[in-house]
Amino acid sequence: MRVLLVHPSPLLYSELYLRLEPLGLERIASAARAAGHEVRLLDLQVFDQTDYARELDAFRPRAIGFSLNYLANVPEVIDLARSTRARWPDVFIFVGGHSASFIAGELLEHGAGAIDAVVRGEGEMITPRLLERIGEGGLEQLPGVVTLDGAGPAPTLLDDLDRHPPARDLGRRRHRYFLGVLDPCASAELTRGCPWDCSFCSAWTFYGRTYRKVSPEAAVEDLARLREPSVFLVDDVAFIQADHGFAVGREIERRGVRKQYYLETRCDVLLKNQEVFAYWRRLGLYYMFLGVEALDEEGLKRHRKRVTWGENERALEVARRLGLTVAINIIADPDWDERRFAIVREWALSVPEIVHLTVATPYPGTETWLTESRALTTHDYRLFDVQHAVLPTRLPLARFYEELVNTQAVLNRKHLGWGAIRRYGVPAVRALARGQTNYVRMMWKFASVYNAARQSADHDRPVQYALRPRRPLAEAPGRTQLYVHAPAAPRRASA
Ligand code: B12
Ligand code: SF4
Repeated sequence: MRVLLVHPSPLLYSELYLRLEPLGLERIASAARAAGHEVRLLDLQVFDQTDYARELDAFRPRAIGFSLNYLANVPEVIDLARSTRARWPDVFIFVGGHSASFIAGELLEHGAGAIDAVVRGEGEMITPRLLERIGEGGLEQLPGVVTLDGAGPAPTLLDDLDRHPPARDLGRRRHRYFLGVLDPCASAELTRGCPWDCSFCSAWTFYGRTYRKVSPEAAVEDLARLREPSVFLVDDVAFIQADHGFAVGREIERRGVRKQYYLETRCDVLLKNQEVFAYWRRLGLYYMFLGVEALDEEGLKRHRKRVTWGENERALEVARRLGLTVAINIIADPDWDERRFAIVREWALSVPEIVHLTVATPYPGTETWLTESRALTTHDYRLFDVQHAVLPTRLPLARFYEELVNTQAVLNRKHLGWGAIRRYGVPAVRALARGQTNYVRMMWKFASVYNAARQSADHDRPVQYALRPRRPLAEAPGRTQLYVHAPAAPRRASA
């Protein structure tokens, strides 16, 4: 069967700092191809809707699968599904990904018949089974599959992450994928899942707090095949198990793979497993993202980060000692006033790290979605991109955005524009020499992407599709109530 997999357009956030390959779709493509299907992939981050229409005319797919990891992409995907259904009534349309998994029912409603199925959870195991059953009925009995006729049992976890390595040959315009100065940059996975349970995050609810590893051999085989000199390791929390990090590293050395790496981890993991990070520094670890989130104990507790501010500070010192370029994120609460923004600016300017601000946003699938007692001020999916305030702001909204954008601009001066030339001039020239212009273009793009007036005006756009209103709970829900993937039941000890 001819299958087209589509990734939606880039979001505000990614217009500036990065653009990454659709790894999830590449893995699903690999699974579908292994089952004998002819698959194409179209990434609307680097193509446009005219290309999409052309692709449909030329390829005539029997099935189209949209990836929907982010709420802000919901209207685009629904509109694409509807216009596709209008022109090609017989094509089978399905949607999957993180956000899709948490709002399956409402997606089907918005689709009004244009979406045949929403797939909850990981796509590798179920997609071939779904494709096989198209036209036979009873799709809603398949694990993780939701249709207007009902919902199947809980989705099945991929039994072995070594299976279905990403079908990267399907990606076109790969030179457009980059991450800051790592230009071009591919993505790869060493582990999947997270055993922690931060209240604002849905990584743990999606995977049911499971944690799986790719074998060192398979992971490095994948890295060795990459043509790009840099790699974003997309693991939720890198090197939770130092042994695995060392084993992958030794395999990298044995195979003589030379790349530059970016990864994301927690401060306590960095503190506990310093040696493995130091080892990877020697292998090419260049950039690291540390989820700091708050500058005080109270904030850390509220997010249930399970780390102290002291640990965060020590972790930053370790990262500096290792000579890593570190980016950190701070969650800005809509309740912040000018003083609070000023404190954050002052702190951020006093440290050498790249500091990003995201706006606290209850996201379906997180615990905060159910426990945040403040009412949402908007249900417009497009504003749920962690760069807009969807909760009431203490400052007038326009003033809040001025503070937010001004703070981001001050912090970015350290790392973008002329300020960056001194620090990143050499890698930028190297990228240009390879014919790569993504990073250099980004350095002067800030003002056109982040703009307080534009962000305020976004709230006045007519809303065609609205998020289903939530019903906050009086107390925190039971953990398993939030899971998409149910972890395997503990084995009974044998007598
Ligand atoms: C890279 C990345 C990004 C990139 C986007 C890259 C891209 N091209 O899409 C950037 C940096 C822009 C980004 C931004 C954000 N992200 Co992000 N991101 C990731 C990250 C680290 C890796 C994604 C990835 O490649 N995973 C590996 C592949 C194999 O998995 P996958 O994409 O999930 O695909 C699997 C399933 O989802 C499913 N699937 C996916 N698509 C489809 C389609 C079909 C048809 C089917 C059947 C199945 C299916 O099957 C795939 C294979 O199993 C994940 C964390 C993670 N480890 O997954 C977070 C993650 C997805 N992001 C998340 C969040 C919250 C965000 C932000 C809102 C805030 C933030 N944390 O920065 C912003 C959103 C920006 C916005 N404006 O709205 C959350 C989940 C969001 C949610 N919907 O619940 C995650 C899980 C991380 C986290 N712990 O917070 N992100
Ligand atoms: S924020 Fe990080 S550590 Fe916390 S649950 Fe999400 S992935 Fe895990």
